[in-house]
Amino acid sequence: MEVLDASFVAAATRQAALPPPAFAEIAFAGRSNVGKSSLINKLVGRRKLVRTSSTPGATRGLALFRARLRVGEGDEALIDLVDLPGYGYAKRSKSERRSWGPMIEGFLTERVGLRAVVVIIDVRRGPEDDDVQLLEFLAHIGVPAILVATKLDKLPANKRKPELAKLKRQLGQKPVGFSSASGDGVDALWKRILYAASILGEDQREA
Ligand SMILES: Nc1nc2c(ncn2[C@@H]2O[C@H](COP(=O)(O)OP(=O)(O)OP(=O)(O)O)[C@@H](O)[C@H]2O)c(=O)[nH]1
Ligand SMILES: [Mg+2]
Repeated sequence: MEVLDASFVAAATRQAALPPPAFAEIAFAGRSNVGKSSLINKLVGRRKLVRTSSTPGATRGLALFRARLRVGEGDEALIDLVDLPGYGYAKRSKSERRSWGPMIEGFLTERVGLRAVVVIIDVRRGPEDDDVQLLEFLAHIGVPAILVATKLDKLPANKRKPELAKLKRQLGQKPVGFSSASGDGVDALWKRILYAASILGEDQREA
């Protein structure tokens, strides 16, 4: 698999204001500053497609990106990636904080074409209450979750496997270990995304 190009499509503060879904969509969710936007940039191999910042709250709305992929021998596929605003950041004005719940919840429940949500957790912090609530919410509405443990580079090498195993025990799903700094996990995550989007078939899942 190769990303041929990637581009910004649209941004909005509510699902209904985005262009209608055109291709299989994968959304990226997680606490503020966990590294959602950096992860999307890393996936598509573009350093600055999506705005990132060391200050929490860089992503304020829903942002839709489109990637053109080469899969297999000369086959091309388009996939849409949606960057969601982070949750759980306390230092927000009250009205903005309140708008996050409905913005994310509205998108997740109303967006036709949403195939899966990549739920991103900081491997050093582990799951927090709002992460667990999001996973429960996704299970409840029947949207598959792809679990990612990011910032793997910030853990010493000998702690990585044990922390990933712990996350698997805690959440009942094997996380993809990821680092936007080193590129660890890019291929494994793409595989899960392409499978969720039905771009790769069941027979290619473990290939
Ligand atoms: N070392 C390291 N730093 C990372 C990694 N991923 C993200 N960061 C850093 O973490 C900070 C936040 O990254 P963003 O990608 O903006 O995080 P976000 O989740 O999109 O944040 P919001 O949009 O504010 O919710 C930036 O300073 C990134 O450089 C990673 O894998 N390793
Ligand atoms: Mg962001």
